[in-house]
Amino acid sequence: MQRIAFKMKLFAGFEAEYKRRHDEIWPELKQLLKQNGIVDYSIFWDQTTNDLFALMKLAPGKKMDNLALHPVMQKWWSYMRDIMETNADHSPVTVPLTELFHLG
Ligand code: RM4
Repeated sequence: MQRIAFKMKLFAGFEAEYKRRHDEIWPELKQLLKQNGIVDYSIFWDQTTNDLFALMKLAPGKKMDNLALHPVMQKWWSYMRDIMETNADHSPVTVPLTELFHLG
């Protein structure tokens, strides 16, 4: 299983709203993420920096290459852009993280 970790940035004061939106994640987005091989996905909030730390497990051999182009993903990113840092195409500003340790 591939483990992918990255950071995103939440605007200050929006953690409850961020959680609410994810508690009510659209069924079609959930399905899309699973279809793209994501078998486990957590997002943690760092209250000292407003960083969002995402950790996902991707099924062997899967790539998320086409996910960003999917209309449901793009609609979600547009929906989220009022509460987090985004790029010009509305995707979240993402910092990839490098795994230095894993206890399996
Ligand atoms: C986040 C962000 C990520 C997405 C998750 C489900 O707020 O939009 O890109 O993968 O939601």
